[in-house]
Amino acid sequence: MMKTKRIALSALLSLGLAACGPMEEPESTFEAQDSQELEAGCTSMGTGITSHACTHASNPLDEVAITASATRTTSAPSISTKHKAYDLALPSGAEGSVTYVPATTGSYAFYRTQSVPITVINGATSATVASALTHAVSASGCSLTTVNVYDLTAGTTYIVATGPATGNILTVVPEFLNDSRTRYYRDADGDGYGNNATSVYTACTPPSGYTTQRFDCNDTPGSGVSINPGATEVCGNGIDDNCDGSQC
Ligand SMILES: [Ca+2]
Ligand SMILES: [Ca+2]
Ligand SMILES: [Ca+2]
Repeated sequence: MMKTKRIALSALLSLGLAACGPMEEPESTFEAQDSQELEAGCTSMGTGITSHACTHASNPLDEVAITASATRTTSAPSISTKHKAYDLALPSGAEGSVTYVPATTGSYAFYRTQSVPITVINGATSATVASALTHAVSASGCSLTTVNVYDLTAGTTYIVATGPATGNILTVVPEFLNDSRTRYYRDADGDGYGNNATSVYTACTPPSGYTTQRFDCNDTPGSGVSINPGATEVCGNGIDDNCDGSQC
């Protein structure tokens, strides 16, 4: 259903753009990236999702105080509400547990204010969920210092056991990666504009040589550098310098 809608929307976009400027390329590469598991090759969260998590961590209106359970149990308090920063009160000098029930199957990042142990357990099977990615976070003015990403299944109750933490308080900001994915386009000639036909859609740091700008009609390294939507059209050179589909 969703795919059908997307194809219809893509067709409409193509028609509209054909009439007023650069034409949208077929989105075949986009369809192949519909999987919501953590993207292959992802080495770190992108600045977009990290900045988003930081806004919640620094906004007092987003803070929710939760007393964590001293035991790993599916009846522990839940932190499943979106767009919040949970201040977990952990048992003194020990780990504490909360639960998380994702609404949608996919990848979830748990940003935290201290790099302390974290274990995510499937409450139905008691199996530990492997962390798909973990790394330190360093963002200006942000209290979040570390993040772990997990691929989770909708409707399953997960137990999130973490700590002990300094001061027995640990702030956790959960983020659904799909809420913060950005499309980047391959910019092979380095002029700042990417090729519509080659893109990645990711919440991760994009591969080098990718940009959010698109509509480069000549992305050939060397000869394509001076040809892009930001270039000035030169009349009489036989080239569509500014990629608007016409020459003068
Ligand atoms: Ca380019
Ligand atoms: Ca170019
Ligand atoms: Ca032109």
